[in-house]
Amino acid sequence: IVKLTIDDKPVVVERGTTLLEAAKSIGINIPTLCYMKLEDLNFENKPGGCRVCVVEVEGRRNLAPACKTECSEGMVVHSHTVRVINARRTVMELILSDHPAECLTCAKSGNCDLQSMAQKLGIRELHYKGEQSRYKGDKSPAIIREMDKCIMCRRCETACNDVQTVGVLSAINRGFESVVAPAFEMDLDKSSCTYCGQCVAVCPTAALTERDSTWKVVEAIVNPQKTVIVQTAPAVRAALGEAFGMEPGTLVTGKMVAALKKLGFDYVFDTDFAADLTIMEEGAEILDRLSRHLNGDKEVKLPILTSCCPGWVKFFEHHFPEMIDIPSTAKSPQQMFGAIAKSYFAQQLKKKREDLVVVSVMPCLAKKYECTREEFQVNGDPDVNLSISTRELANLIRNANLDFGKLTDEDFDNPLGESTGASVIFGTTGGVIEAAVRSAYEMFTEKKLEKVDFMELRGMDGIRKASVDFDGLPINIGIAHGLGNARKLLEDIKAGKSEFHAIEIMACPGGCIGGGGQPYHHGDVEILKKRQKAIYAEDAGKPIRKSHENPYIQKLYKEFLGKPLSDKSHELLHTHYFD
Ligand code: HC1
Ligand code: SF4
Repeated sequence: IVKLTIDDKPVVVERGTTLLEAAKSIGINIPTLCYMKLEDLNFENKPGGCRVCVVEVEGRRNLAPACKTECSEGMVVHSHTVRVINARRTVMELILSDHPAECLTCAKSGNCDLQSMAQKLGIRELHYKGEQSRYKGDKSPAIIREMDKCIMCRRCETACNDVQTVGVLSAINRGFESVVAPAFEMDLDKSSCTYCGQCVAVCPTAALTERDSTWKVVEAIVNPQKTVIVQTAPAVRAALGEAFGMEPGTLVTGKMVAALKKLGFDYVFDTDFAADLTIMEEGAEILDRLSRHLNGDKEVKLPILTSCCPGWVKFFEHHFPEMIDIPSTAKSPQQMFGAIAKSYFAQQLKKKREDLVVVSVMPCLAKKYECTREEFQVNGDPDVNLSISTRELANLIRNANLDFGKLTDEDFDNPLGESTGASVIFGTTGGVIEAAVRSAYEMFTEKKLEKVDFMELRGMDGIRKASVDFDGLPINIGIAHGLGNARKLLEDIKAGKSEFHAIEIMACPGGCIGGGGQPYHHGDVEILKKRQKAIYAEDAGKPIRKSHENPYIQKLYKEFLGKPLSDKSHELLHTHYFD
């Protein structure tokens, strides 16, 4: 234990605590820029590089960065002296001296940590004019890098290396030439990037942003030749309100539907419908592998891994190519939706698939990449034409001058808009496997499941384990979110040490609620927890909470697909992976 004073307030902290944390514990907020910590998610970035958090420590000649300096006994610290404020302003002016002054047109304007820090410190004039960076960056299907806007905070590096263990981004070169980039400055699409977007989620400026497709969506809507269909992912409804100043965790399902109808989409459907469909196919696959295993089939591969997250799919294709026959072959709900919309629903409309444009609204950037994959196209026509993020939808709503908070709730259209509570929880870590368990239990035991809430599968711990009782048969379930956690479970499988029957993996910390396309959390992990709560609240309020009880899913099988794992289902709803 050490005792010190900060701004004349006494504070007692554990040895090893930084001045920043000590100050926070007594309500003193020291400004930070490069620093970011996501409590419980293994993300802590404190390179001490930007120096915005400097404070004065009595008896020391130099100012100390609060994020890096540990408290020691008897320290007397001042966080707000004229010397400190002047130093912070000078530091900011130096950072801004080589930063492109493009705030009026910048994708990050209004959400940029650099911009808000400049405002906070009252920077009105730049006394230094620096050389501009030679780096421009590149465009991948999902992410745009504008490296002249990089301030070398290294948050992206921490996300990519420590949390995701993908290791694509690192600082290369030295001095003014240094930049965060893939090895040999190659473009992101040539690297093993998963497009999880976690680097984008933590970037303080517009050095990393999503590839924006909003205008392409508008072009499709105004084209009279096209019928434009939109599907919305489970996690979008739990976060979109934040973009309009609502409390995190406010559910805006009805307002989102109303906004999409006002924007001019011909049909507003729900990815959740396709999540129910995923459970039918993936649940049948789990039961098929499980019963073959119980019958002594040595060929059958267990555990089965969920396959709905495209960042995770790209991760195992790159990093565990010898294991590509373990994941479920079920396509993601986004892609199942596209395949059904352009076959079953196109038939109902008596239209050719090329006349339809399917747009998805996703919390995710990897979904932009997923819909460009060749196996999800028919004669060059993609099943899902365009994928936009929650943030892009918020921009579309703003562009159309809609007063989002005042919209009256509306309902999704049918037949592809009906969904159950099981599908909603896809949006949070643990939800996909809970949804699968709800249906697989009833199919396996032929008994009615009385209690559908599996609390043992919920939470925010990076790796979770639970055993679910299938009428006397214990089914071992594993859950990992964040690719670093997924890697640990995969290493165990590779070493033959895995005790699981089924594992859910989501690339983003928190699952889709923490996706790279969601409104920025600016380092506040409580926001993710509130979104998670909202997702479970929507599930609890649904009249039907098991995927196989969705009447429109039952109708789809009766009229079109036959049964789960039928030839038609295989053709439209299953996929294969590449090493
Ligand atoms: Fe997800 Fe999924 S849950 S991957 O997290 O399986 O993005 O929300 O749409 O496809 O349903 C994302 C969310 C989403 C798919 C579903
Ligand atoms: Fe790394 Fe994910 Fe960013 Fe790709 S998208 S560089 S994998 S953090």
